[in-house]
Amino acid sequence: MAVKDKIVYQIYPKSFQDSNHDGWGDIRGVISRLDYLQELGINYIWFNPMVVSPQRDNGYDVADYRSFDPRYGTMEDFEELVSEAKKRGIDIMFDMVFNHTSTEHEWFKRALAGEEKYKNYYIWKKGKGPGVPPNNWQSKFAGSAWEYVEKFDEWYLHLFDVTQADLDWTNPEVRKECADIVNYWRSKGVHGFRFDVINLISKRSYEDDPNNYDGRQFYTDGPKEHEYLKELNLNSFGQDEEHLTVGEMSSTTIENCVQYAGKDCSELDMVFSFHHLKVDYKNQMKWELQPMDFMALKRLLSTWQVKMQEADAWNALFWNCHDQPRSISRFGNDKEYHKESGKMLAAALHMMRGTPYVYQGEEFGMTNACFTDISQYVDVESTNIYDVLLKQGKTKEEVLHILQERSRDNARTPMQWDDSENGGFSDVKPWLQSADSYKKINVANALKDPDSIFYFYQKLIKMRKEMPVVQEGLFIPLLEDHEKVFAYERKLNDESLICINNFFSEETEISLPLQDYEIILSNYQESALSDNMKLRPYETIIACRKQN
Ligand code: TEU
Repeated sequence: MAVKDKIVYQIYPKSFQDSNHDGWGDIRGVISRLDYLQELGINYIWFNPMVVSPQRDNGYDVADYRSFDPRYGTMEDFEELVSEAKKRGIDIMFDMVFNHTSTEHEWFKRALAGEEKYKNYYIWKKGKGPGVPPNNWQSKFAGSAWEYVEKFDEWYLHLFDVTQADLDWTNPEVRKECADIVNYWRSKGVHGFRFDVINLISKRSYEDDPNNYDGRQFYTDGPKEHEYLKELNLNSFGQDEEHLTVGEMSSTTIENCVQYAGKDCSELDMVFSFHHLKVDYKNQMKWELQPMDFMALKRLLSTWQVKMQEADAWNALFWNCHDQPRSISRFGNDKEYHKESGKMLAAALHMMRGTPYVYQGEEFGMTNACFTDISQYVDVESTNIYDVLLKQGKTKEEVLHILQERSRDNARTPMQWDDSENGGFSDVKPWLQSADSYKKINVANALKDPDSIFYFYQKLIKMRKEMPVVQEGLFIPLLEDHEKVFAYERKLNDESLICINNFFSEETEISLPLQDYEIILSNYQESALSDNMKLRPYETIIACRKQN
């Protein structure tokens, strides 16, 4: 598969680089930073949606799939971006939000106006009685997943915000529209596609959730999911080999993912799954904190590696994205061991089997936002849940603490380019406040320091491009019972690479037969291998078997 040597970099365009002084990132801003991305060595840029949207959910509420929101720029700007990126060996990946549209989309407006054709694009049901929704499903952003429309005496489904109405994928016209949109962007030079919550499109039935939960068992990995993906793939790409697809899979299973991202790529090239990013959710609840369950993290990472490999299916590898708190603040130590833990997390991820995704700022250790007041948050999920948790009886301090750990805005603060005002992102007030850490943690400092996290990422990326064992090697878990260390081997013919990672700020001991190995990358100046050795705080070691 052509994807095995690729690395994808995710840009949250609203927060990457403002070029026209409106506090909002834009396409020309990205163009001005392409050299930086080339230096890092990435192959693809995945952009979060830049199309017309009321921005209730920062672009995941699409009002027009084919035109840029003018705040990002014009089609001409985009054409320039495509050609400038191409010169630097970089391809573009777009985000296709096909589970729902904004209620500002023309289709929804025409549905509301009573046009039958467009009404059938969405999911409408009768209520159980006056003022009672069709079932008890909860929106992912709090409250009922149904909204009443008096005119029809019916409710429409919105698994996310009330302004994000779910599309009805049983309607072939909807499926055709989506394939046409992919084709439109292909004609504009986009070769990569990330499909947003794509495993929620096939609804199983509309029963009450017996567990009084959000209803996910009735719409996740639904009965026609694989069929729809195969059809979308065929109608979007046909025999064209030049594309790369990834599906965002919410609460999915390995059994489904081996099919979604199987070797024949008849559905997708790879999948994002999130189980490893719930190991600090108490009882699987996002808003209940607990320290990371490290053994669960190891087990999940290894299981997904091994099971996907057994089926010859392909994983997307990631710690960060625009929906997750910063990994260095979450699984590392963003204070005493900022550099060490940032590098360790990078190595642990990049040496695994799959395609690594780097989220803007991760490559030099951007940290959580550390907001202290609800007025600093913009994210719809965060502001909704703030009210819900207060109503449940939590104190303001408790809720703010939860948001400091869990809010999606932790990932969305402006990119930290230098120590000037707003981190060099914009010379006017940004749409979302910068994290204070920009004065120290920024690109300019990272590029000046040969020992920075940035250059460590650069080396990891180069290794993937140059080393078949990193691209193709078999993943074999090591030290499975060790309570502090995540370690594994990659094996290809007689080549062997070992990656050893201490996930804690204490020293720990390991014993592994390492006499035939030599270190090729680590995060401490002097590291030596022995069969019984001590690992320092957050130490990572990548070693290869010596060639005779
Ligand atoms: O996210 C879907 C998703 O399941 C999340 O990670 C989401 O943030 C979480 O459920 C909230 O608790 C995708 C996008 O990545 C996200 O930004 C959008 O808000 C969402 O879909 C709706 O389009």
